[in-house]
Amino acid sequence: MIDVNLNRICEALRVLEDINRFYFNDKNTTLLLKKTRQEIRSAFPAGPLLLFRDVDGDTGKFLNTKKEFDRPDLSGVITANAKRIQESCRVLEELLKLKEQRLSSFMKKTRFFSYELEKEMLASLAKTKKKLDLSFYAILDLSLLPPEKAITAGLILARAGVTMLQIRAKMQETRVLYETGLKIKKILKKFKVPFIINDRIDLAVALDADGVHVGRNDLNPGLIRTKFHYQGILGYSASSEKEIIRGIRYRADYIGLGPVFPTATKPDAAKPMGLDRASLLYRSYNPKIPVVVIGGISRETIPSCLKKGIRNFSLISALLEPPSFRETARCLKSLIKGEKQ
Ligand code: TZP
Ligand code: MG
Repeated sequence: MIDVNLNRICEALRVLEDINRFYFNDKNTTLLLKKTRQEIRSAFPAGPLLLFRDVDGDTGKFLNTKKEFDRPDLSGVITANAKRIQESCRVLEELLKLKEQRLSSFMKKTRFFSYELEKEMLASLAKTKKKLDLSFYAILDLSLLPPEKAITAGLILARAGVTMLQIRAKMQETRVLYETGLKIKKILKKFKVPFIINDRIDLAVALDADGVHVGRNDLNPGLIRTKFHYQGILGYSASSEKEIIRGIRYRADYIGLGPVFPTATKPDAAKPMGLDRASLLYRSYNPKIPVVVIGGISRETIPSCLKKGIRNFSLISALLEPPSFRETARCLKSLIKGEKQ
């Protein structure tokens, strides 16, 4: 029991050490973990313990649970390994009370050390996750705009200050979408505007886009996180509170809430929820989970949304309104910023 628990502690420490070393580039914590591991190893000389090791006779050897493979992102790996240290320290702490008070206290100290370590690593991870700016989220719909025009539009919108851009294409051939996406991505990168792909996780991965946006008729975000090990930005469409909650459970990074107003762009959209309901939901959930409103958002409707406290807007057809892409985008940007027209 001692041998197994020692191995478990040192292995888990090593996992956390490597995350600090290669992911956070945190030299101090890496060193501290290395020292802790070495201290533990030297407190328990390996020789006598090896005499009791019996891998073949261990009845718990392959008792893996399904949960063990359910690690949708790095936070799951951090938590699982911190827990592994804590639980194994507790086992040793209890056993050693029988004979080795000093080592028992040492295990207790290590257990407390790992509680703090877990908290700090999760906080570091949260900091590395980029904060999303959804205030001006433009969607280029390739059924309203041919690919060549979409590429030019991407550049104009980036210059006008969109904070996120999505391409949406229900009918385009995959190859065309991929090639168009590559060009748009190159432009957006220069402006540091995140690039999101609608519906298609395969394209988002192939394009190395910043994220993917899905709705209830697409592959569900839970599957995208676990089966594709997807770490990018994940958006989820919601037309009700129930769907917002579902999005949170699925670990979506943001919610597209709508349609707020009637829209001709998405024929299969749910019934418009109206501004009162949308603003209520927006205020209840944003920024716990960032929410962006969609559906009928335009120069005409933005001011009333602002009055209700909404600050994040996603739009499709309003981007194409006259007089020109450039003028319309600039006008929308200053409206969203609350500048007087
Ligand atoms: N999801 C809910 S409404 C909508 C989508 C994709 C369409 C929004 O288009 P528009 O032209 O901005 O109303
Ligand atoms: Mg969809």
